[in-house]
Amino acid sequence: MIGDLADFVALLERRGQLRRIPVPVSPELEVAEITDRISKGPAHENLALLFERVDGSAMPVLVNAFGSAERMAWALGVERLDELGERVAKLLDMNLGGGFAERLRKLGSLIDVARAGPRRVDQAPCQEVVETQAPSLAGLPVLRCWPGDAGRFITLPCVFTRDPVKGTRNVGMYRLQVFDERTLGMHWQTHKGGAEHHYWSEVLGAGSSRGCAVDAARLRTRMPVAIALGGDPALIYAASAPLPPGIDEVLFAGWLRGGGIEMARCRTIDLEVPARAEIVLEGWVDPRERRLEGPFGDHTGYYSLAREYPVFHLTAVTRRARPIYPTTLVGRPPQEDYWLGKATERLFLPIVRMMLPEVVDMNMPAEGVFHNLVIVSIRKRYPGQARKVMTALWGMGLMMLAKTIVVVSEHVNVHDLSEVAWRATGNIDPKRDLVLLEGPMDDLDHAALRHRFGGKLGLDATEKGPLDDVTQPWPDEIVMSEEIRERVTRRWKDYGL
Ligand SMILES: Cc1cc2nc3c(=O)[nH]c(=O)nc-3n(C[C@H](O)[C@H](O)[C@H](O)COP(=O)(O)O)c2cc1C
Ligand SMILES: [Mn+2]
Repeated sequence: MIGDLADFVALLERRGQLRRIPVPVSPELEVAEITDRISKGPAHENLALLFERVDGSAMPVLVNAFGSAERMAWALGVERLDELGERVAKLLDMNLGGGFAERLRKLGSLIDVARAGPRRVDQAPCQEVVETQAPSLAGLPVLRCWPGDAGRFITLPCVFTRDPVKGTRNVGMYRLQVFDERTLGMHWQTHKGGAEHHYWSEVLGAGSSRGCAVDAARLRTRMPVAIALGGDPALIYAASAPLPPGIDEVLFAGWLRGGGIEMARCRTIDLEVPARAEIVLEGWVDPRERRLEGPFGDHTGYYSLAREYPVFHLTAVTRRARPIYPTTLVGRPPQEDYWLGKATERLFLPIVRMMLPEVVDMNMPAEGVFHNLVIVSIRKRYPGQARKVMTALWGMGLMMLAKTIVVVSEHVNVHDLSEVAWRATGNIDPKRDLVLLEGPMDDLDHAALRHRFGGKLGLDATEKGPLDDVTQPWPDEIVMSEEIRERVTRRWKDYGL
């Protein structure tokens, strides 16, 4: 069973999916260019890469480990990503009575906490070396990814925070810009779990509880934050997953793995981190502090602009004696992050279907960079149903950030972009079938009306019929008769083609 990065590297190597690069390479752009070519090249060359000699650091650098459907599945202990959805579907089948909110709440409790719950350990591999006196980020082989980047960025971190009011944990994947040896830019975007905790720390720090019953002892100004690099690949994935607030990523990762994640107490702050991480950065964020972060060549394929973000101050580096530094490259798709997103799409489909039973399938294609395009197929029974599905999705967790939602009929293969383009242009009358509204937008949307707020487009590309009050008859789709198809298949060789 995989429990940490070394296990995963060994598995990838056994299955011929890892390439070691023994020659010296520069963390300044060179690793990025190699990785970009590998991610966009032919499938058989798309391998995980382990750079063994990166200038300026003793640590090997692992990249693209999750960068294919297979490797992503293996990271989560399955052979196909669809098995994940099947597991979730089975979980949901278990007697989920009750209304909307109640079902969602039950979902958390259905996860078998006894088996999947985190386990506290005292001896942690991630604390073989502990640097609390003058801790420094200087030893890390942090990459500079693109020429216009403001500096070097840690790109595959698991950021641990605690809700200052409720005490619940969040783990999110938020990039970190290296400002200097002890300071990082903390790029948790507005809509994310870390930012929510930060918001409440800020509110409490300002001395107001905004109507919320708060234990006075919790009114601290500094917010403890721990950053884990490496650990169980299921937890690395979980940090990227848009779990509903209050559902613990560590528990979720334990459920994915089929065994609890081992956690150890930090040395300088009151948080726990995965014991089998490679490297842990302990520190704090002052909720009042902001600093210009970026630009950074982002997963949209554009640079995200420099903006004010919180700042992380380092109090300790703890690590293994010989750690691997895990990282990823984002940029114009497709890249490794597409596969992390695919896992989420497959895992969350049954949850979407629980809320919206008419939904058949869903695709968030690489070109849509998650938040720009969601294609969903539905079984339509009543007028306005496509619109209902769009608006429901726009109200569901981070789906609120989806810019375009295309709804097609149940028989359409949402994963075939050629088919979707054909239907989505042919089956619509723009006057009747477009929905335009406004709402929250991803921090990274560079085209939005204004930062974090903008227009949304829904396309009802289902076939229209009496349900939709169309005045001209809707034609049949062209399909050859079964009899002729069989005959031609049978005689194919005779034609000499
Ligand atoms: C490689 C990678 C980098 C990411 N970088 C960021 C980031 O810098 N800021 C951010 O808010 N979200 C980023 N995300 C997306 C979040 O990890 C994702 O929205 C996740 O749901 C956050 O966890 P949360 O829902 O607990 O906040 C990134 C995702 C991946 C896969
Ligand atoms: Mn979360």
